[in-house]
Amino acid sequence: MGVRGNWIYFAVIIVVIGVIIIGLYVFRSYYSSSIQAGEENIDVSIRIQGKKMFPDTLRVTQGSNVTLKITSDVEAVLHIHGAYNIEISLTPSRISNATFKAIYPGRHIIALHIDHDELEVGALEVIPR
Ligand SMILES: [Cu+2]
Repeated sequence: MGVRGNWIYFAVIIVVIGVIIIGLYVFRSYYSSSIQAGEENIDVSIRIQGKKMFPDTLRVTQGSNVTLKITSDVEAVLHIHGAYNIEISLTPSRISNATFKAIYPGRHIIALHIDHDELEVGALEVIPR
């Protein structure tokens, strides 16, 4: 192998090392972002009192796993409208739980269904990542 052959050999090694480094970076950023998304578990405590919701705005980051813990002074159904379309039955003196992944960004109206009435009591705001 002459001087020219050594040079090509050297260039190939540099390219291979470069590909490995780039590959590691891509893998690492992909891996860490997926871990971050799975790690975000948010518990939100909500109180329904006097046909109102406290707090009236629930703000979470897109991708979080959200657990709602709801107490209510009235027998009702809490309904998260729009893409989520989640209905949670509420019973006085009991904590009702609902868990969902906040995949859809934007503002989603939350209503309280009592008998045949539907009252808008707040909103779920999912902030895009
Ligand atoms: Cu509704």
